Amino acid sequence: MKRILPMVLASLLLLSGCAATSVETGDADAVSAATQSRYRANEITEYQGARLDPAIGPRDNSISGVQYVDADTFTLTIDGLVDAPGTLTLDQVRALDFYERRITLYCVEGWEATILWKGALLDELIAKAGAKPEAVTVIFSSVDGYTTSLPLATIREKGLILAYEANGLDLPPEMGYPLIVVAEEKLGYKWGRWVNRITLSDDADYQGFWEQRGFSNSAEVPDSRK
Ligand SMILES: Nc1nc2c(c(=O)[nH]1)N[C@H]1C(S)=C(S)[C@@H](COP(=O)(O)O)O[C@H]1N2
Ligand SMILES: [Mo]
Repeated sequence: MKRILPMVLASLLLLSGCAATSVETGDADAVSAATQSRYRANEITEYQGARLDPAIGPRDNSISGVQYVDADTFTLTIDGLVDAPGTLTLDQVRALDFYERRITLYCVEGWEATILWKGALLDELIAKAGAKPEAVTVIFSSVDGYTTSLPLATIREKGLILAYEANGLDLPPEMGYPLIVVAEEKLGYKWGRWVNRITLSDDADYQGFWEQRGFSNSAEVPDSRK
């Protein structure tokens, strides 16, 4: 799998002495300067005394590259096993009660980013459409054809949000403008970006894009990374 290879190479480098030496000789400063340059103008870098990473990550691994969504024509569809399927505009999503939380995204490739997210409660969006009793899975589809899913129970128990802001600004296109699933405590591939469709399903074993390619459907973040 092409996403595993960089991880293996990185581990080999770390195990070999030469990588350790180059980190000690000042590359750490170069890394933090590179990180610093990714903060956008007016992006907040601290929340309640804790550091925030830039909302734009170090590289793009999206299945079809960064998507540039036009907010004026964008709609979010909620369909599947609901009483009242329909669409919402971005303004309608923004008009719902909002929640703000500092949460870390952990990608399987080994990097992570702790960002302040602001968005609407997914359960509230789903409740507006009215989930049918047989619905157990929530499928997220995106403008690039990406798919992923989460159990409805997880969305409710964790109070997961669908975010439209990161670090006090609209999401950048790189992080899913206009909407990203903040799949707290789940690996990065559960964090659907550029989400434009939420579908309720009775298929408990539904598998999204990376899940079909062998990544675990539960997507738990290993304790060793937290
Ligand atoms: N629509 C869409 N959402 C997506 C992806 C994608 O390719 N397309 N990649 C996922 C993965 S694997 C991660 S780690 C996060 C962050 O992706 P990035 O590594 O490209 O920044 O977005 C997730 N959401
Ligand atoms: Mo990822």
